[in-house]
Amino acid sequence: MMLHRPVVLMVTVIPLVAGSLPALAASGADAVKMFDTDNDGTLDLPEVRKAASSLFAKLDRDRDGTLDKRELAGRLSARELAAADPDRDGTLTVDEYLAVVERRFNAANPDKDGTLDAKELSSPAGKALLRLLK
Ligand SMILES: [Ca+2]
Ligand SMILES: [Ca+2]
Ligand SMILES: [Ca+2]
Repeated sequence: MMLHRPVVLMVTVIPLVAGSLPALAASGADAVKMFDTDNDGTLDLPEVRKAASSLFAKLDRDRDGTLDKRELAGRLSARELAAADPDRDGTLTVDEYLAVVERRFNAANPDKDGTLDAKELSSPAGKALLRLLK
């Protein structure tokens, strides 16, 4: 009986270690699960725009139809906000926000197949996009 104990331990420990290995790709896979409304395993631009629009509505606490620096809560740096804000009023309309989202979508989609898979969403460009979705 004593001899078997280490074996039992190994068997229980290995799945735990293996389970933590794909953690790096998990953020992309989670995002696909969360926003993939047509269940094809990838995110296309309409799905991404829909996710971004609902986050926009959630972030717009004073419901004035725009996001200011405070409402953006660090999702865009000051420079990114300035670049995304052509009328320079310090706030983003939903159209300005979605324009940034679309630029980041394209940056995260180097194979230009119109969709983002879990791997593309786990890249630095993919993560920059996800910051605008959740
Ligand atoms: Ca999809
Ligand atoms: Ca607002
Ligand atoms: Ca792609």
